[in-house]
Amino acid sequence: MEEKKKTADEIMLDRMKEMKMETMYDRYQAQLPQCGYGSLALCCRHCNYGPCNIDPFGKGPKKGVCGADANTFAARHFLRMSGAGTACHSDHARAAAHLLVATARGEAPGYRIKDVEKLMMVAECFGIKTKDRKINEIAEEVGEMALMEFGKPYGTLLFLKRAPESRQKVWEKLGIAPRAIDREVTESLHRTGMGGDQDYRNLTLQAMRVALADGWGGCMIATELQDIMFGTPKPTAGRSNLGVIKKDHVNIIVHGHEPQLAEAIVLACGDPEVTKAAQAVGAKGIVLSGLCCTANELLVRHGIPMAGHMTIQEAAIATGAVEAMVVDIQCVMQSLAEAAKSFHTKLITTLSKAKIFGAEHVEFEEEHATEAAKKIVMMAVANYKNRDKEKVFIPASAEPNIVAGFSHETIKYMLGGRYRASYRPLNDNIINGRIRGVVGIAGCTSPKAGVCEPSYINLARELIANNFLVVATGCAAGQCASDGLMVPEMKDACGQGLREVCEAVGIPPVLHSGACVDNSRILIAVSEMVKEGGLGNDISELPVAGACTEWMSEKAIAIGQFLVASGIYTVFGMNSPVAGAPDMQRLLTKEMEEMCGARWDFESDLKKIGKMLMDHIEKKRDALGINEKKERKLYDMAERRALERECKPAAHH
Ligand code: MSK
Repeated sequence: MEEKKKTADEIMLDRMKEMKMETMYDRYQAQLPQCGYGSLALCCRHCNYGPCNIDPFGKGPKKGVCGADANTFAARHFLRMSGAGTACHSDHARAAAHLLVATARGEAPGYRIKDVEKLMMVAECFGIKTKDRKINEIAEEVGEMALMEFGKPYGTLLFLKRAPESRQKVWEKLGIAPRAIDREVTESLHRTGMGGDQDYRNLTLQAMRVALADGWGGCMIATELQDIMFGTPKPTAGRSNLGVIKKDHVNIIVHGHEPQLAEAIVLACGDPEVTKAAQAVGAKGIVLSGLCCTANELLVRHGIPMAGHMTIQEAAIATGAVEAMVVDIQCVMQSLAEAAKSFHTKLITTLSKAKIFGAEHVEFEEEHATEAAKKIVMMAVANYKNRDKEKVFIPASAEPNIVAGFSHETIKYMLGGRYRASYRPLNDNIINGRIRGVVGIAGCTSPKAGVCEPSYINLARELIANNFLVVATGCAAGQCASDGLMVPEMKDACGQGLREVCEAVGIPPVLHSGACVDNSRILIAVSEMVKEGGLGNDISELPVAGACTEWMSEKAIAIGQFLVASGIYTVFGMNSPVAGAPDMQRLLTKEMEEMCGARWDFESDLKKIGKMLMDHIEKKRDALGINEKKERKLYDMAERRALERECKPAAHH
């Protein structure tokens, strides 16, 4: 039997084992068995009567000290996760809004307004006058109004009106149209405290409202304002995998989620003085690459290479060739400080709200971003001489090309052309069955799924083989990128119909749409599909679905909940966050459908998720009356194994 070729990630894990370096996989194993109460959401420690546990099977307690039952435990937990996820994306958005105001006022000299068209669109959406006004004046008002969205005392979020009217009516009817973002987060914390809201259905409604404040508030503000300042993504060539780290260059990796300082570092790396300094220390130049969503942000806008996704962060340091890992916030593991100690790598934190013990700190300030960026790059250059050449180990030639940068504007433009940019061709191709539907795959990578489990790659390959177009964000996009799925040539892995569309339009079958906050692009895309007509009157009628096979972050729960509350059926892999509470589980996986036209599914067998998504979409097609049955390729075990064999070597193109 042909030996399976190892991926770059697997090669690095072997290397780390050889070096006796601890990884997240080791720490995960050390945690097993994980706490059963916690896993089932049956542990409450919201007050000091607890921690209280509920025994789901035996004769143990069925209530906490205060009398709260399993559904209340689980619903509170679910709401706190949704609220915390919303807080993360939204605090990121707030930073973007502050930067836009500072840029407009001339107080952030490293930044400028790059996308005036988008500025005008957002201004119009906010009801801001644009006629005969200066760009900076409009930008300042847009930034200020965006900041008001966090704490305004009255009204609902302004971006909600970008949704189809039918969807807005669902939110009104349920009373879940989000008000100010901070208000929804605060109220979520308030309601989940001891003696607060103790009706699991009511708590879940708030989880919908706070998550909608995330999708149509925090995420959308972050996406749109960053597009205004840094440019709206357009198809851009890039590379991916640890092979992007170069042994004869100074390597800098940016990691996290908020791209403000990373944008300044992109510019600093292009400074001729910096290149000269790099050459003076014996390097050929500087390679800037990224991890996680800061990587996604820079990749879709500038084609900056992506070193990897969430579970690769320690391995990046273990290449021994990274002079500086520069982190902002979210999904940055504390273990990086320990990993960096084994090498010469400088771990540099940049936000006062996210420090790591043992790391160096260079504070990001809007007005001095250029200086901070240059200082960091020079620190990396000076550190090159400390590199131990004996320790350098970069997995060979694993750098698949990517074409990334599929904002919804780009998709519209590519499908319809400059003079008639429209979703009409997409809708038509769905109606005629060439494309069966669209699946958004988003979210984290996790050691719980298995060591270097290529679950998103397998899912994306199965979907495109069956003519489903895939839109990817976050670390799911990172994993797909590492398999070379994001180039137009991948049309050969598609079914006949999707292949024809990809050939005609020149797009890859798996579209990289950006970071976690850019799931808001998916919300706009599906809204435009409804408005374009022919596929029903609401998002919930569209043949679309969402999936996250390896969820980890609370942000992933917020994203899943805003997709469902927006009408998109969503499947999460591995475990349900409310598994110990049967009524709560039924509410999310069944009854939400009656409430908002969509529901969750949780599936521990990751191999089943593709079929669940495709079945759902076919049902939607049936309901729309656009289905003439096409033969579906369902994978048996032997074919799956063949598919996995096919997937793995692709990372070594
Ligand atoms: S980085 S939230 S591991 S997608 Fe956005 Fe990846 Fe999940 Fe963090």
